[in-house]
Amino acid sequence: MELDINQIAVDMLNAVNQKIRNLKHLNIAVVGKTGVGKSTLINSVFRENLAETGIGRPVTTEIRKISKPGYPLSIYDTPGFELGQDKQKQIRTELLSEIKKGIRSGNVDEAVHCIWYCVNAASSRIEPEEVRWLKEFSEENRITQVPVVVVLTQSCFRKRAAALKTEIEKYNLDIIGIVPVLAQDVNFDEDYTCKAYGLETLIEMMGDCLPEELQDTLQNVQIVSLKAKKKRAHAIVAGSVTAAFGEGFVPIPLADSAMLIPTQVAMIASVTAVFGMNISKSILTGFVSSVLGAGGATVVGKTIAGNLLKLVPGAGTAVGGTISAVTAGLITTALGEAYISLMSKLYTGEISKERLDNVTGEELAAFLREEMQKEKEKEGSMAG
Ligand SMILES: Nc1nc2c(ncn2[C@@H]2O[C@H](COP(=O)(O)OP(=O)(O)O)[C@@H](O)[C@H]2O)c(=O)[nH]1
Ligand SMILES: [Mg+2]
Repeated sequence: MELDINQIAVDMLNAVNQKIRNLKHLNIAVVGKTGVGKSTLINSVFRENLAETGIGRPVTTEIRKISKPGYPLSIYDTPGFELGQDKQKQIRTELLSEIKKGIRSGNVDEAVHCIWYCVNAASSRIEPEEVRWLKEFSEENRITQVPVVVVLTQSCFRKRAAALKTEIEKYNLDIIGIVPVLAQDVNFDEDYTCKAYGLETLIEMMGDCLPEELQDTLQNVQIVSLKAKKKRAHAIVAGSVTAAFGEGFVPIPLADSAMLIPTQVAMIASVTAVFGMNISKSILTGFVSSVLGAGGATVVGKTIAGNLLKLVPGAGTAVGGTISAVTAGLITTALGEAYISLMSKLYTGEISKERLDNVTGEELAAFLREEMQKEKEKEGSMAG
């Protein structure tokens, strides 16, 4: 069976676009007084500068929902939280009614998934009224159970932030964690800068508390942790392999290894979504031709399997013109891992998209093999 490299790249691009369109919508409510650093935090954690460029729409008297067309994240903003206890109570009531409305809708896209309660760590204490707000919110949130994270913003002075964290812990609030963060560097003068930190921890905590169906979205929108993106991408690859070949014992004729392609296309689409980057057809074409069999515009199933096997460090060859389900799994893993290393390099800018457009299939394939060998060695040395 002959396969058209260009067609596979087109299928992948379509699958990528469809995957991104179908991502579930993540909704985070951000609560805290004006000036604590909510907008700075949102713009630092997520791509697309939502707090600056998003469109706010009032959903209740006190709550605005900020969204952007085609972007799978919305922020519930609560302006005026500093304007006294009546206002705060109003915000709490309205937030809870939004939460219940979301649950009633039965639609994950409409639910409030998490609350970031922001306290400025520079003040080094939390007001009793804020503790009360959190306690009463938890009380009313007992059944709805929307996770609350207390974010200590502008935690430039780490000791002070740690002391505040300890103080808040004493209240035994029903929250999933307290995270000190500095969203942006602070420059005191030319020689003294306080570096941004803590945002990765916040994303890890979100990863732990959000349901499975929102994990791809979380990774798609966050821009602070490459580690979290890679972790999710590895899980996608492992999941694709298990779903497709995990329990198969029937040898697959090499000539039919094209049947692996739909699984692999779906896997590539999900991994792309996790990295949250725009991928051009030329990058996908380069990737496909380099790993599936460089040289011509078409490849046959046999070549595909043969070339993918070369990506598996230390793997054997096909025996008797067939590959086992295990080997099919291995080469799919190899393809996925090669793609993850490519995405990572593009994400960090270690290779530029422009450069990739000029790279030959052989060069890219050699690069991917090298990368995977390195990864394997790293894993090996970590395990040993
Ligand atoms: N350097 C730095 N400035 C911050 C940080 N967080 C907030 N700010 C500053 O504090 C001010 C208020 O922040 P903003 O995000 O607008 O607060 P909001 O009212 O809660 O949305 C702005 O001048 C920000 O530049 C941070 O992590 N680093
Ligand atoms: Mg703001």
